[in-house]
Amino acid sequence: MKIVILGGDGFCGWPTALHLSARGHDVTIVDNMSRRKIDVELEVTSLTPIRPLGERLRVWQDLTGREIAFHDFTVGEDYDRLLALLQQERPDAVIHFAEQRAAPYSMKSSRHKRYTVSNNLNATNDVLAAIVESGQDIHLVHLGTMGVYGYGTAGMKIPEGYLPVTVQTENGPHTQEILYPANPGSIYHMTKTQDQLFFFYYNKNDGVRITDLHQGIVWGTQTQETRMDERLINRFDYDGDYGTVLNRFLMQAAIGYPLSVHGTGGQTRAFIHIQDTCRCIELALQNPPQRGDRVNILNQMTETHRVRDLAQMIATQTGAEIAYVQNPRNEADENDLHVANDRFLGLGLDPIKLEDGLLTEVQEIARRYADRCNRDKIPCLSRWRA
Ligand code: NAD
Ligand code: USQ
Repeated sequence: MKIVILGGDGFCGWPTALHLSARGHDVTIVDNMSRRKIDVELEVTSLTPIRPLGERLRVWQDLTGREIAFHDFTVGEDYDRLLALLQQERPDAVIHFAEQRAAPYSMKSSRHKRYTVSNNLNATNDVLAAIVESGQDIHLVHLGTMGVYGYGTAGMKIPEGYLPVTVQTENGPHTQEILYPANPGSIYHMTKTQDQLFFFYYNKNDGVRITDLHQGIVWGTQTQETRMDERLINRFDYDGDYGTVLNRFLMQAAIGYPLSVHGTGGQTRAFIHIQDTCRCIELALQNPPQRGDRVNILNQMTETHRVRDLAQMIATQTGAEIAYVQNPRNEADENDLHVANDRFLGLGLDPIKLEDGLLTEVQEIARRYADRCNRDKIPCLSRWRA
């Protein structure tokens, strides 16, 4: 397949580009380097020593003989370049990772709220408009989030995108499937709920074939391909804005910093390993919706855990201390979360289990690069309410 990857220099995009290139697909990356510029703004770097994209691509070609093309522009601003790329490349699929993805960053100030909204919504709308204007039947695969659902379901399993609703009418009960009601917990998550409406509309009006992957929190760093050479290493965010909870705990355990549990740690969240992210995207590409199908929604997660249980699991394995800190976010202290993920399992996903991968991650990454950590950047300072 010919595949364009928007946001292909990022944490999920880079290993996905290599995974698909290694399997014989013709991959083109688009990225505006905004994530690397945000590192400069926040005065922090990835725990792992990531190389410039040009070097990453040269090393990949030297090792495998496979070329990945790169275009540096902003999706959502440089519309003409995006359209021209689709017209020239005529890709079978576009994978859309090109959004500002950190909830704490999106809540730092009104400038960060406005940036996140305009970047994410314009990027998504431009991709859809360009696919329509190109006149091609391109499959769009988007990385969405479990956070569109909110996290409380009163014991019910969150279905894969659609909820059957029965209403009483004059002619008796009528059942129809609606998009699961959106319940975002940050400005970032709100942009993802808006993305869903763009997909619904462009699918209904223009017949665009779309797969929306509602992904849980990604953990881990390396995949089969990024392990091939240290210069291909994936990024590892540990700071208070971009670091996600499990990777932060692993890094904290490695440097002897108490695991920072927010509030009671009763928040339950969904998780998936970065290697499984790549595999799920490959499965989504191999199983596209047909022309006329509604938006294809899959829950891309493999297990759920309570934050305090994760901290306890890591403390038991590594001897780390746990610190219960005041929660900077406005979120439920305690929630249950049950998620249906039958579709990826049915397509053959064989998940990497947290209990099997945790210690490797601590040893391979967190301990190995511990000296690159700036402890001042660990606390979460972004507050949901003043
Ligand atoms: P990331 O910030 O590491 O990568 C995003 C990439 O897109 C970066 O390289 C950035 O420079 C680029 N980018 C952003 N806006 C752009 C634009 N307008 N034009 C061109 N390039 C742009 O993020 P990630 O962790 O790889 O996440 C990728 C996607 O997956 C996001 O949409 C995110 O919402 C989703 N997701 C991530 C996680 C996770 O735990 N990391 C979990 C669920 C969903
Ligand atoms: N948390 C802690 N301690 C920390 C950091 C976080 O207890 O040091 C808590 C948070 O308060 C929250 C939970 O852990 O309750 C998850 O936080 P997170 O930063 O790991 O994840 P989140 O902000 O939800 O965002 C991440 C990605 C985002 C993706 C989302 C998937 O950054 O791109 O969409 O996970 S999901 O959470 O399933 O919606």
